[in-house]
Formats: sequence, structure tokens, C-alpha cells
Amino acid sequence: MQKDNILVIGACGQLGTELTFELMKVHGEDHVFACDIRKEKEVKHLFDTGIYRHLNVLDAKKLYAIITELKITQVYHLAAYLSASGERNPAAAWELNMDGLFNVLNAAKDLGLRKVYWPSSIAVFGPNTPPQSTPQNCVMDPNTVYGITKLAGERYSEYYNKRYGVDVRSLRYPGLIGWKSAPGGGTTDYAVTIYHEALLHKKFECFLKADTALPMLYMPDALRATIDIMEAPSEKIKIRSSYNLSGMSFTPKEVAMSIKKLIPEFKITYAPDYRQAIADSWPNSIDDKMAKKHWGWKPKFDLDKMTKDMLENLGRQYAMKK
Ligand code: AKB
Repeated sequence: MQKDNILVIGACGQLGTELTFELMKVHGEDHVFACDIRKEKEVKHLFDTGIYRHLNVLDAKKLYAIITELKITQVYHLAAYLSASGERNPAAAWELNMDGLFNVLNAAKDLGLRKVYWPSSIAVFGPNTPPQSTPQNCVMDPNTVYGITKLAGERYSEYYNKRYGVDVRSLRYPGLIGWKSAPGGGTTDYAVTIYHEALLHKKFECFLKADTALPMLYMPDALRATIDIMEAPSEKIKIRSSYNLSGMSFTPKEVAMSIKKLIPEFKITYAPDYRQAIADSWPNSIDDKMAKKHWGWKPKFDLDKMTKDMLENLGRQYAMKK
């Protein structure tokens, strides 16, 4: 059987950087290609020039040319503005998040891609959504441009699946936390920065209030979920909008307490800013039983296990830089 060729769009982002290398373990180094809006010379430290292509996903002609040139059969489309950066640039966020997705879905339809992955987010939920154990199907009234584009994208993905047979798969990511790559533009980003600051300065000022509970997921679990949903047989993927996905849920105060178990002198202070309103509109925890039932999702990391792993790996990384 001919092997799949994979294209990761938005490969320089927090998830893309790690996912590209995980996909190489599954499909082989010669079968995974990375592209991003950054120029080749800016990403030399991340990717070999042979596997990298410069692409603005809004350029449909170039996207089609890359897919054709590299004989791509699967696309992971990760390029997007996130919640906080979207609120600073609503028009640009709408354009990138919607037109970028249209271009990828149209390419899948027109060029016969075998599969497409596109992430949604807990940002699809809003102030009238039940906040505890938020179910798969409920009131969805997002009030950020990011959340609105993700909800519209979910509806559009399902439409392309039903109408044109595009095999598109998606997860509603909670906040993603990892030590290998940096997040950018999200409301949940504090939960990554806090570990860096704990190691570097033993203190952290949080832009959310102490008791703001949000759903979160450690990167190794997120990578596994993403690859598992894409590798599952098509008939198991019964939801073609996007699956609820959860790992753990915690507040800034709880993550600080988890860090204090390993760095007792660590101190947290709070200075909530515009991101507090975004966090307040999102669920506190997520019910992901559909993902568990349909394609066998099971997270491995809880808060303390993640904290230990984060601090060990980041500590090693900082020690090497000295
Ligand atoms: C954000 O905070 O915007 C993202 C997300 C939850 O989708 N991490």
C-alpha cells in the first residue's frame, strides 16, 4: 500500500512543533512535511530545509501547489489566531481562522486528500454553557472572535464531511501545556509560563484570578489524542464537528500548590487583565465521554504528574543553557 504523505500547516506553533516530530515516528521522516508563515531562514533551528515550505494558508494557490508537488494525502491544519491574540486583532483572526480552513477543506475536496485534521477548542462554549462537566452537545454561545470562528469551523467541517465526503477529524482542545515549545496568544498560556517562572525566579504574577478553573491537557496526552483520532478507522469517528477532550482541570492557585510541593519557596500573585473575561466565559471542566467511547481516548497525566514532568524537563533544559 502506498504510504501517506503528511503536511502540517502552522508547524512552528506550540502544538505543530511537537506534532510534526511525533508524526515522523508514525509515518517516517521522509513522509512528513512542515509549513508555516515564517520564512525558511527563520526556522532552520526547527526543521531541515528539505521538509519545510513557507506558506501563508490564505494563499490557496500556493497551498494547492504544495499539496500537489509533495503528493500530500493528509493535512493537519493548525494555523490560527488564539483567544487573546484574536481579541487584539478580530478582523485578522476571522480571516485567518475562517478562510484558512475553507482553503484546506476545499483542497481536500478538490485534490482528494484522504484525511484532514483541524483543531477546535473549549472556546466554542460561552457564558450560557453549563460550566461543570460541559457535555458534547449543549448551549454554545462563544463571545470571543476565536470561539466564534471555531464554532463556525466545526459546523463547516461537518458540512464538508456530510456533503462532500471529506474525512475531517477534530478535537476541542483545552489549554495545552508542554515544555518543548512555547504557546502564544492564548488565555491558558499562564499554565505554561508559571513553570518557567517557578524555575527561573521562584515567583509568578498570574493574569487570571486565583480560583479560575479551566480544563487543561499535558502535551504528551494531546499528541496521543491527535494521532489516535487520525489513525482510528473512519467508522469510529461518529462526530464530524469536533470531540470534547479533557485531561485535568485546575485553578492558578491549585497549579501553584502543585509546584510548591517541589519548589517550596515558590510564590504566586494575581493581577487579572482582559483575559479574565475570556476565561470566565469558558467551562471549568469538560465531559469527554464520547471520545472515550467512540475511539478509546484515555488521558494519562493529572496535575501533580504533569508538574513533576514539566519541572524535571525544563530544569534540565535550563541547566544545559548555562
Ligand atoms: C487559548 O487559550 O486560546 C487556547 C485554547 C483553550 O484554545 N489555548
